[in-house]
Amino acid sequence: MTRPRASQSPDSTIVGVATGTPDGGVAIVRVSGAEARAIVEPLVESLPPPRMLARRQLRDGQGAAEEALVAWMPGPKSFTGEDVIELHVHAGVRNVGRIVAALQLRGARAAGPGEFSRRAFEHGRLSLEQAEGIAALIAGRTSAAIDQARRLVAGELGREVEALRSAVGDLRAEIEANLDFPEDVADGDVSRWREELRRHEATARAWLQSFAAGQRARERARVVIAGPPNAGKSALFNALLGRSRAIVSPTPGTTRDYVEAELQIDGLEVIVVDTAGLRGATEDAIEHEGIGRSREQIAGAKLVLWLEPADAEPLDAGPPEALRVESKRDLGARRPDWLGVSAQSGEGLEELRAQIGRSVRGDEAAPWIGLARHRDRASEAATAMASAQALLERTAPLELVAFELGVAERQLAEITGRDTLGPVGEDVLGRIFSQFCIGK
Ligand SMILES: Nc1nc2c(ncn2[C@@H]2O[C@H](COP(=O)(O)OP(=O)(O)OP(=O)(O)O)[C@@H](O)[C@H]2O)c(=O)[nH]1
Ligand SMILES: [Mg+2]
Repeated sequence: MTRPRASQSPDSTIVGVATGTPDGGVAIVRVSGAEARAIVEPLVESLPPPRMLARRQLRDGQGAAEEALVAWMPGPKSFTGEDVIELHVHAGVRNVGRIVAALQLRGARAAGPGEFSRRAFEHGRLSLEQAEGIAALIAGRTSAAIDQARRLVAGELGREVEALRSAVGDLRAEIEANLDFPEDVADGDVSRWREELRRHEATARAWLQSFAAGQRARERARVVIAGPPNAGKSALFNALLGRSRAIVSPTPGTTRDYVEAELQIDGLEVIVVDTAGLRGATEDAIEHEGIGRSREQIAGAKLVLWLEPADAEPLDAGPPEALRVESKRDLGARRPDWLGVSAQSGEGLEELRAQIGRSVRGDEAAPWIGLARHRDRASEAATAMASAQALLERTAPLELVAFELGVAERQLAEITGRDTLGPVGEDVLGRIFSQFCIGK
Protein backbone atom coordinates (compact mmCIF):
# COMPACT_ATOMS: atom_id res chain seq x y z
CA MET A 1 0.00 0.00 0.00
CA THR A 2 1.49 3.35 -0.96
CA ARG A 3 1.01 6.06 1.57
CA PRO A 4 0.70 9.61 0.29
CA ARG A 5 3.12 11.94 2.00
CA ALA A 6 1.80 14.47 4.51
CA SER A 7 2.71 18.02 3.74
CA GLN A 8 2.29 21.40 5.38
CA SER A 9 2.02 23.14 2.04
CA PRO A 10 -1.24 24.96 1.35
CA ASP A 11 -1.86 22.41 -1.41
CA SER A 12 -1.94 19.52 0.99
CA THR A 13 -5.05 17.50 1.63
CA ILE A 14 -6.90 18.45 4.80
CA VAL A 15 -9.32 16.64 7.08
CA GLY A 16 -11.82 18.13 9.51
CA VAL A 17 -15.05 17.27 11.32
CA ALA A 18 -17.71 19.31 9.58
CA THR A 19 -20.49 18.77 12.12
CA GLY A 20 -20.59 20.66 15.39
CA THR A 21 -20.52 19.56 18.98
CA PRO A 22 -22.35 18.46 21.07
CA ASP A 23 -22.64 15.13 19.37
CA GLY A 24 -25.63 14.32 17.24
CA GLY A 25 -26.21 10.85 15.88
CA VAL A 26 -24.03 11.41 12.85
CA ALA A 27 -20.78 13.27 12.30
CA ILE A 28 -19.45 14.27 8.91
CA VAL A 29 -15.72 13.98 8.38
CA ARG A 30 -14.63 16.01 5.39
CA VAL A 31 -11.46 15.54 3.36
CA SER A 32 -10.39 18.05 0.72
CA GLY A 33 -7.40 18.21 -1.58
CA ALA A 34 -5.65 16.57 -4.48
CA GLU A 35 -4.88 13.41 -2.49
CA ALA A 36 -8.40 12.99 -1.11
CA ARG A 37 -9.17 9.99 -3.26
CA ALA A 38 -5.82 8.29 -2.69
CA ILE A 39 -6.16 8.79 1.06
CA VAL A 40 -9.76 7.68 1.52
CA GLU A 41 -10.47 5.07 -1.12
CA PRO A 42 -8.39 2.24 0.40
CA LEU A 43 -10.34 2.63 3.66
CA VAL A 44 -13.73 2.19 1.96
CA GLU A 45 -12.71 -0.22 -0.80
CA SER A 46 -14.26 1.84 -3.57
CA LEU A 47 -15.69 5.32 -3.86
CA PRO A 48 -19.29 5.66 -5.01
CA PRO A 49 -20.02 7.45 -8.29
CA PRO A 50 -19.57 11.24 -7.98
CA ARG A 51 -22.16 13.16 -5.97
CA MET A 52 -24.06 10.07 -4.83
CA LEU A 53 -24.32 9.01 -1.24
CA ALA A 54 -23.55 5.32 -0.84
CA ARG A 55 -23.04 2.94 2.03
CA ARG A 56 -19.57 1.55 2.58
CA GLN A 57 -17.65 -0.37 5.23
CA LEU A 58 -15.12 2.06 6.65
CA ARG A 59 -11.96 0.48 8.09
CA ASP A 60 -9.84 2.67 10.31
CA GLY A 61 -7.28 -0.08 10.82
CA GLN A 62 -8.09 -0.46 14.55
CA GLY A 63 -10.58 -3.25 14.96
CA ALA A 64 -13.98 -3.73 13.40
CA ALA A 65 -15.17 -1.77 10.40
CA GLU A 66 -17.90 0.80 10.80
CA GLU A 67 -20.76 1.42 8.46
CA ALA A 68 -20.54 4.86 6.82
CA LEU A 69 -22.19 6.85 4.08
CA VAL A 70 -19.67 8.15 1.61
CA ALA A 71 -20.00 11.07 -0.81
CA TRP A 72 -17.35 11.77 -3.44
CA MET A 73 -17.32 15.21 -5.01
CA PRO A 74 -14.52 15.58 -7.50
CA GLY A 75 -13.21 19.12 -8.01
CA PRO A 76 -13.66 21.70 -9.33
CA LYS A 77 -17.43 21.35 -8.77
CA SER A 78 -17.20 20.88 -5.03
CA PHE A 79 -17.49 23.20 -2.05
CA THR A 80 -13.77 23.89 -1.91
CA GLY A 81 -13.17 23.51 -5.64
CA GLU A 82 -10.87 20.57 -4.84
CA ASP A 83 -11.60 16.85 -4.67
CA VAL A 84 -13.79 16.44 -1.60
CA ILE A 85 -14.91 13.29 0.16
CA GLU A 86 -17.39 13.29 3.02
CA LEU A 87 -17.77 10.40 5.39
CA HIS A 88 -21.00 10.29 7.37
CA VAL A 89 -20.09 8.25 10.43
CA HIS A 90 -21.54 7.53 13.85
CA ALA A 91 -20.91 10.54 16.04
CA GLY A 92 -19.02 10.44 19.31
CA VAL A 93 -15.69 12.05 20.02
CA ARG A 94 -13.80 8.76 20.29
CA ASN A 95 -15.25 7.14 17.21
CA VAL A 96 -14.77 10.21 15.04
CA GLY A 97 -11.29 10.74 16.50
CA ARG A 98 -10.23 7.27 15.37
CA ILE A 99 -11.40 7.91 11.83
CA VAL A 100 -9.68 11.29 11.65
CA ALA A 101 -6.50 9.71 13.02
CA ALA A 102 -6.61 7.01 10.33
CA LEU A 103 -6.92 9.67 7.65
CA GLN A 104 -4.05 11.65 9.15
CA LEU A 105 -1.92 8.53 9.21
CA ARG A 106 -2.56 8.23 5.50
CA GLY A 107 -1.36 11.76 4.88
CA ALA A 108 -4.22 14.16 5.48
CA ARG A 109 -3.42 17.19 7.61
CA ALA A 110 -5.82 18.51 10.27
CA ALA A 111 -7.63 21.54 8.85
CA GLY A 112 -7.22 24.88 10.60
CA PRO A 113 -10.17 27.19 11.42
CA GLY A 114 -12.04 28.16 8.27
CA GLU A 115 -9.61 26.33 6.01
CA PHE A 116 -12.29 24.64 3.88
CA SER A 117 -14.03 27.98 3.30
CA ARG A 118 -10.72 29.67 2.60
CA ARG A 119 -9.96 27.10 -0.07
CA ALA A 120 -13.41 27.66 -1.53
CA PHE A 121 -12.58 31.37 -1.71
CA GLU A 122 -9.16 30.77 -3.20
CA HIS A 123 -10.59 28.53 -5.89
CA GLY A 124 -13.24 31.08 -6.80
CA ARG A 125 -16.13 28.99 -5.44
CA LEU A 126 -17.16 31.66 -2.94
CA SER A 127 -16.48 35.35 -2.77
CA LEU A 128 -15.19 36.79 0.46
CA GLU A 129 -18.48 38.23 1.66
CA GLN A 130 -20.19 34.91 0.92
CA ALA A 131 -17.64 33.10 3.07
CA GLU A 132 -18.29 35.66 5.83
CA GLY A 133 -21.99 34.94 5.34
CA ILE A 134 -21.37 31.28 6.14
CA ALA A 135 -19.59 32.23 9.36
CA ALA A 136 -22.46 34.60 10.21
CA LEU A 137 -24.99 31.86 9.48
CA ILE A 138 -23.26 29.51 11.89
CA ALA A 139 -23.01 32.21 14.56
CA GLY A 140 -26.51 33.66 13.98
CA ARG A 141 -28.62 33.89 17.13
CA THR A 142 -31.77 35.49 15.75
CA SER A 143 -33.92 34.66 12.78
CA ALA A 144 -33.17 38.10 11.32
CA ALA A 145 -29.44 37.33 11.60
CA ILE A 146 -29.97 34.00 9.84
CA ASP A 147 -32.02 35.60 7.07
CA GLN A 148 -29.37 38.24 6.49
CA ALA A 149 -26.55 35.69 6.52
CA ARG A 150 -28.39 33.56 3.97
CA ARG A 151 -28.76 36.53 1.67
CA LEU A 152 -25.05 37.20 2.05
CA VAL A 153 -24.25 33.58 1.15
CA ALA A 154 -26.60 33.84 -1.83
CA GLY A 155 -24.41 36.66 -3.14
CA GLU A 156 -26.95 39.51 -2.92
CA LEU A 157 -24.46 41.94 -1.45
CA GLY A 158 -21.71 40.84 -3.82
CA ARG A 159 -23.83 41.55 -6.88
CA GLU A 160 -24.69 45.08 -5.79
CA VAL A 161 -21.12 45.84 -4.86
CA GLU A 162 -19.77 44.44 -8.12
CA ALA A 163 -22.22 46.54 -10.12
CA LEU A 164 -21.04 49.70 -8.40
CA ARG A 165 -17.39 48.73 -8.66
CA SER A 166 -17.63 48.13 -12.37
CA ALA A 167 -19.45 51.45 -12.92
CA VAL A 168 -16.70 53.29 -11.03
CA GLY A 169 -14.11 51.34 -13.02
CA ASP A 170 -15.69 52.39 -16.33
CA LEU A 171 -15.65 55.99 -15.24
CA ARG A 172 -12.00 55.76 -14.22
CA ALA A 173 -11.11 54.23 -17.59
CA GLU A 174 -12.87 57.06 -19.40
CA ILE A 175 -11.07 59.69 -17.34
CA GLU A 176 -7.72 57.97 -17.83
CA ALA A 177 -8.25 57.99 -21.59
CA ASN A 178 -8.10 61.79 -21.35
CA LEU A 179 -4.93 62.03 -19.27
CA ASP A 180 -2.68 62.82 -22.21
CA PHE A 181 -4.83 65.62 -23.60
CA PRO A 182 -6.61 67.17 -20.66
CA GLU A 183 -7.11 70.42 -22.61
CA ASP A 184 -9.45 68.52 -24.98
CA VAL A 185 -11.86 67.56 -22.20
CA ALA A 186 -15.20 69.25 -22.75
CA ASP A 187 -16.97 70.99 -19.88
CA GLY A 188 -19.94 68.77 -20.60
CA ASP A 189 -17.84 65.67 -19.87
CA VAL A 190 -16.65 67.05 -16.56
CA SER A 191 -20.16 67.85 -15.41
CA ARG A 192 -21.37 64.43 -16.55
CA TRP A 193 -18.54 62.76 -14.58
CA ARG A 194 -19.45 64.77 -11.52
CA GLU A 195 -23.08 63.81 -11.87
CA GLU A 196 -22.25 60.12 -12.25
CA LEU A 197 -19.96 60.23 -9.26
CA ARG A 198 -22.60 61.96 -7.20
CA ARG A 199 -25.00 59.10 -7.96
CA HIS A 200 -22.42 56.41 -7.18
CA GLU A 201 -21.52 58.08 -3.92
CA ALA A 202 -25.22 58.28 -3.04
CA THR A 203 -25.55 54.54 -3.69
CA ALA A 204 -22.72 53.77 -1.26
CA ARG A 205 -24.09 56.23 1.34
CA ALA A 206 -27.53 54.65 1.10
CA TRP A 207 -25.91 51.31 1.92
CA LEU A 208 -24.41 52.82 5.06
CA GLN A 209 -27.88 53.81 6.25
CA SER A 210 -29.25 50.34 5.76
CA PHE A 211 -26.20 48.68 7.34
CA ALA A 212 -27.29 50.31 10.58
CA ALA A 213 -30.88 49.10 10.13
CA GLY A 214 -29.63 45.59 9.35
CA GLN A 215 -27.52 45.56 12.48
CA ARG A 216 -30.44 46.67 14.64
CA ALA A 217 -32.54 43.91 13.10
CA ARG A 218 -29.91 41.26 13.86
CA GLU A 219 -29.85 42.12 17.53
CA ARG A 220 -32.55 40.85 19.81
CA ALA A 221 -34.92 43.61 20.86
CA ARG A 222 -35.29 44.29 24.59
CA VAL A 223 -38.83 44.49 25.92
CA VAL A 224 -38.80 45.95 29.42
CA ILE A 225 -41.65 45.49 31.88
CA ALA A 226 -41.76 48.50 34.21
CA GLY A 227 -44.15 50.17 36.61
CA PRO A 228 -44.85 50.74 40.30
CA PRO A 229 -44.06 48.07 42.92
CA ASN A 230 -46.59 45.28 43.22
CA ALA A 231 -48.10 45.99 39.80
CA GLY A 232 -47.69 42.34 38.86
CA LYS A 233 -44.63 42.82 36.64
CA SER A 234 -42.91 39.64 37.72
CA ALA A 235 -46.15 37.68 37.45
CA LEU A 236 -46.64 38.96 33.88
CA PHE A 237 -42.99 38.18 33.07
CA ASN A 238 -43.51 34.60 34.23
CA ALA A 239 -46.80 34.33 32.36
CA LEU A 240 -45.17 35.46 29.11
CA LEU A 241 -42.33 32.96 29.58
CA GLY A 242 -44.66 30.18 30.65
CA ARG A 243 -42.48 29.34 33.66
CA SER A 244 -41.82 30.70 37.11
CA ARG A 245 -38.56 32.55 36.47
CA ALA A 246 -38.97 35.57 38.78
CA ILE A 247 -40.17 35.72 42.38
CA VAL A 248 -43.76 36.94 42.77
CA SER A 249 -44.99 38.10 46.17
CA PRO A 250 -47.50 40.51 47.70
CA THR A 251 -44.65 42.48 49.31
CA PRO A 252 -43.95 45.63 47.30
CA GLY A 253 -40.28 45.85 46.32
CA THR A 254 -39.82 42.10 45.82
CA THR A 255 -37.79 42.38 42.60
CA ARG A 256 -34.51 44.08 43.50
CA ASP A 257 -32.43 43.65 40.36
CA TYR A 258 -33.65 43.23 36.81
CA VAL A 259 -34.13 39.71 35.45
CA GLU A 260 -34.01 38.91 31.75
CA ALA A 261 -34.98 35.92 29.64
CA GLU A 262 -35.30 35.06 25.98
CA LEU A 263 -38.76 34.79 24.54
CA GLN A 264 -39.97 33.71 21.10
CA ILE A 265 -42.76 35.79 19.65
CA ASP A 266 -44.00 34.83 16.15
CA GLY A 267 -40.59 33.39 15.32
CA LEU A 268 -38.78 36.49 16.64
CA GLU A 269 -36.42 36.24 19.57
CA VAL A 270 -36.79 39.05 22.04
CA ILE A 271 -35.27 39.61 25.46
CA VAL A 272 -37.93 40.30 28.07
CA VAL A 273 -36.77 42.13 31.15
CA ASP A 274 -38.53 42.24 34.51
CA THR A 275 -37.49 45.24 36.61
CA ALA A 276 -37.69 46.47 40.18
CA GLY A 277 -40.85 48.54 40.82
CA LEU A 278 -40.36 52.30 40.51
CA ARG A 279 -41.25 54.50 43.43
CA GLY A 280 -40.11 57.95 44.32
CA ALA A 281 -38.78 57.70 47.85
CA THR A 282 -37.18 54.70 49.41
CA GLU A 283 -34.96 54.39 52.48
CA ASP A 284 -33.68 51.05 51.29
CA ALA A 285 -30.26 51.37 49.59
CA ILE A 286 -30.64 48.11 47.66
CA GLU A 287 -34.06 49.07 46.39
CA HIS A 288 -32.69 52.48 45.46
CA GLU A 289 -29.91 50.83 43.41
CA GLY A 290 -32.47 48.50 41.81
CA ILE A 291 -34.63 51.44 40.76
CA GLY A 292 -31.57 53.04 39.12
CA ARG A 293 -31.11 49.84 37.13
CA SER A 294 -34.77 49.81 36.15
CA ARG A 295 -34.34 53.29 34.69
CA GLU A 296 -31.30 52.16 32.72
CA GLN A 297 -33.27 49.23 31.35
CA ILE A 298 -36.13 51.52 30.35
CA ALA A 299 -33.67 53.82 28.57
CA GLY A 300 -32.17 50.90 26.61
CA ALA A 301 -35.49 49.28 25.67
CA LYS A 302 -36.90 48.83 22.23
CA LEU A 303 -40.30 48.63 23.89
CA VAL A 304 -41.45 49.45 27.42
CA LEU A 305 -44.53 47.75 28.84
CA TRP A 306 -45.79 50.16 31.48
CA LEU A 307 -47.85 48.22 33.98
CA GLU A 308 -50.37 49.51 36.49
CA PRO A 309 -52.75 47.19 38.32
CA ALA A 310 -56.54 47.31 38.01
CA ASP A 311 -56.89 47.37 41.81
CA ALA A 312 -55.04 50.70 42.28
CA GLU A 313 -55.66 54.32 41.29
CA PRO A 314 -53.97 55.54 38.07
CA LEU A 315 -50.46 56.86 38.64
CA ASP A 316 -48.25 58.59 36.11
CA ALA A 317 -48.80 56.40 33.01
CA GLY A 318 -45.04 55.89 32.46
CA PRO A 319 -42.83 57.05 29.61
CA PRO A 320 -44.73 58.57 26.66
CA GLU A 321 -43.74 55.91 24.09
CA ALA A 322 -44.56 52.97 26.39
CA LEU A 323 -47.24 50.42 25.68
CA ARG A 324 -49.71 50.92 28.54
CA VAL A 325 -50.94 47.73 30.13
CA GLU A 326 -53.43 47.34 32.96
CA SER A 327 -52.60 44.24 34.98
CA LYS A 328 -54.77 42.15 37.29
CA ARG A 329 -57.80 42.65 35.03
CA ASP A 330 -59.42 39.74 36.85
CA LEU A 331 -59.91 42.29 39.68
CA GLY A 332 -61.70 44.89 37.53
CA ALA A 333 -60.83 47.66 35.06
CA ARG A 334 -59.93 51.27 35.87
CA ARG A 335 -58.12 52.23 32.67
CA PRO A 336 -60.51 51.19 29.91
CA ASP A 337 -58.29 52.41 27.05
CA TRP A 338 -55.23 50.46 28.26
CA LEU A 339 -54.50 46.93 27.13
CA GLY A 340 -55.88 44.72 29.91
CA VAL A 341 -54.11 41.55 31.00
CA SER A 342 -54.28 39.10 33.84
CA ALA A 343 -51.32 36.90 34.70
CA GLN A 344 -53.71 34.87 36.79
CA SER A 345 -56.45 34.11 34.23
CA GLY A 346 -54.34 34.55 31.08
CA GLU A 347 -56.72 37.23 29.79
CA GLY A 348 -55.14 39.58 27.23
CA LEU A 349 -51.83 37.71 26.98
CA GLU A 350 -52.33 36.77 23.34
CA GLU A 351 -53.14 40.34 22.43
CA LEU A 352 -50.09 41.51 24.35
CA ARG A 353 -47.84 39.08 22.48
CA ALA A 354 -49.26 40.27 19.19
CA GLN A 355 -48.60 43.91 20.10
CA ILE A 356 -45.04 43.13 21.18
CA GLY A 357 -44.46 41.29 17.88
CA ARG A 358 -45.74 44.23 15.87
CA SER A 359 -43.62 46.85 17.56
CA VAL A 360 -40.46 44.74 17.59
CA ARG A 361 -40.69 43.56 13.99
CA GLY A 362 -40.10 46.96 12.34
CA ASP A 363 -36.53 46.73 11.07
CA GLU A 364 -36.61 43.08 10.18
CA ALA A 365 -37.10 43.57 6.47
CA ALA A 366 -33.97 45.74 6.37
CA PRO A 367 -32.72 45.68 2.81
CA TRP A 368 -29.03 45.56 3.60
CA ILE A 369 -27.24 42.60 4.83
CA GLY A 370 -23.60 43.46 5.22
CA LEU A 371 -21.34 43.09 8.23
CA ALA A 372 -19.10 45.69 9.86
CA ARG A 373 -16.19 45.05 7.50
CA HIS A 374 -18.41 45.67 4.49
CA ARG A 375 -19.73 48.86 6.02
CA ASP A 376 -16.19 50.16 6.60
CA ARG A 377 -15.11 49.42 3.03
CA ALA A 378 -18.28 51.01 1.60
CA SER A 379 -17.69 54.07 3.76
CA GLU A 380 -14.09 54.44 2.49
CA ALA A 381 -15.31 54.07 -1.07
CA ALA A 382 -17.90 56.82 -0.55
CA THR A 383 -15.22 59.11 0.90
CA ALA A 384 -12.92 58.53 -2.09
CA MET A 385 -15.79 59.29 -4.49
CA ALA A 386 -16.51 62.51 -2.59
CA SER A 387 -12.84 63.53 -2.92
CA ALA A 388 -12.92 62.79 -6.63
CA GLN A 389 -15.93 65.09 -7.05
CA ALA A 390 -14.20 67.87 -5.11
CA LEU A 391 -11.10 67.50 -7.33
CA LEU A 392 -13.20 67.73 -10.49
CA GLU A 393 -14.94 70.79 -9.13
CA ARG A 394 -11.69 72.72 -8.70
CA THR A 395 -10.28 71.38 -12.01
CA ALA A 396 -7.44 69.56 -10.32
CA PRO A 397 -5.28 67.29 -12.54
CA LEU A 398 -7.24 64.30 -13.83
CA GLU A 399 -4.55 61.94 -12.50
CA LEU A 400 -5.68 62.80 -8.99
CA VAL A 401 -9.32 62.14 -9.85
CA ALA A 402 -8.42 58.79 -11.41
CA PHE A 403 -6.37 57.92 -8.34
CA GLU A 404 -9.34 58.54 -6.01
CA LEU A 405 -11.58 56.41 -8.21
CA GLY A 406 -8.98 53.66 -8.05
CA VAL A 407 -9.15 53.87 -4.26
CA ALA A 408 -12.94 53.58 -4.36
CA GLU A 409 -12.76 50.56 -6.68
CA ARG A 410 -10.19 48.90 -4.51
CA GLN A 411 -12.32 49.38 -1.37
CA LEU A 412 -15.34 47.88 -3.09
CA ALA A 413 -13.30 45.00 -4.49
CA GLU A 414 -12.16 44.15 -0.96
CA ILE A 415 -15.76 43.45 0.04
CA THR A 416 -16.06 40.55 -2.37
CA GLY A 417 -12.34 39.79 -2.53
CA ARG A 418 -12.44 39.64 -6.32
CA ASP A 419 -8.91 40.53 -7.25
CA THR A 420 -9.45 42.84 -10.18
CA LEU A 421 -6.81 45.16 -8.73
CA GLY A 422 -4.46 42.68 -7.15
CA PRO A 423 -5.13 40.08 -4.48
CA VAL A 424 -6.63 40.87 -1.11
CA GLY A 425 -3.97 41.08 1.58
CA GLU A 426 -3.09 38.09 3.72
CA ASP A 427 -3.84 40.15 6.83
CA VAL A 428 -7.45 40.64 5.71
CA LEU A 429 -7.91 36.98 4.80
CA GLY A 430 -6.22 35.74 7.95
CA ARG A 431 -8.50 37.86 10.14
CA ILE A 432 -11.65 36.72 8.37
CA PHE A 433 -11.00 33.00 8.23
CA SER A 434 -9.49 32.64 11.69
CA GLN A 435 -12.92 33.51 13.10
CA PHE A 436 -14.41 30.34 11.60
CA CYS A 437 -14.60 27.13 13.51
CA ILE A 438 -12.49 24.13 12.57
CA GLY A 439 -14.12 21.94 9.94
CA LYS A 440 -15.86 24.88 8.24
N1 LIG B 1 -55.40 38.87 41.06
C1 LIG B 1 -54.20 38.98 40.48
N2 LIG B 1 -53.11 39.12 41.24
C2 LIG B 1 -51.94 39.24 40.63
C3 LIG B 1 -51.81 39.20 39.22
N3 LIG B 1 -50.50 39.38 38.91
C4 LIG B 1 -49.84 39.50 40.06
N4 LIG B 1 -50.69 39.40 41.12
C5 LIG B 1 -50.35 39.49 42.53
O1 LIG B 1 -49.80 40.76 42.79
C6 LIG B 1 -48.73 40.69 43.72
C7 LIG B 1 -47.48 41.33 43.19
O2 LIG B 1 -47.04 40.60 42.05
P1 LIG B 1 -45.57 40.74 41.51
O3 LIG B 1 -45.59 40.11 40.16
O4 LIG B 1 -44.61 40.24 42.49
O5 LIG B 1 -45.46 42.31 41.36
P2 LIG B 1 -44.22 43.17 40.87
O6 LIG B 1 -44.75 44.24 40.02
O7 LIG B 1 -43.20 42.28 40.29
O8 LIG B 1 -43.70 43.79 42.21
P3 LIG B 1 -42.24 44.30 42.63
O9 LIG B 1 -41.26 43.26 42.22
O10 LIG B 1 -42.34 44.44 44.10
O11 LIG B 1 -42.04 45.59 41.96
C8 LIG B 1 -48.58 39.19 44.05
O12 LIG B 1 -49.23 38.90 45.25
C9 LIG B 1 -49.26 38.50 42.89
O13 LIG B 1 -49.80 37.25 43.23
C10 LIG B 1 -53.01 39.04 38.45
O14 LIG B 1 -53.00 38.99 37.23
N5 LIG B 1 -54.15 38.93 39.12
MG1 LIG C 1 -41.30 41.88 40.77
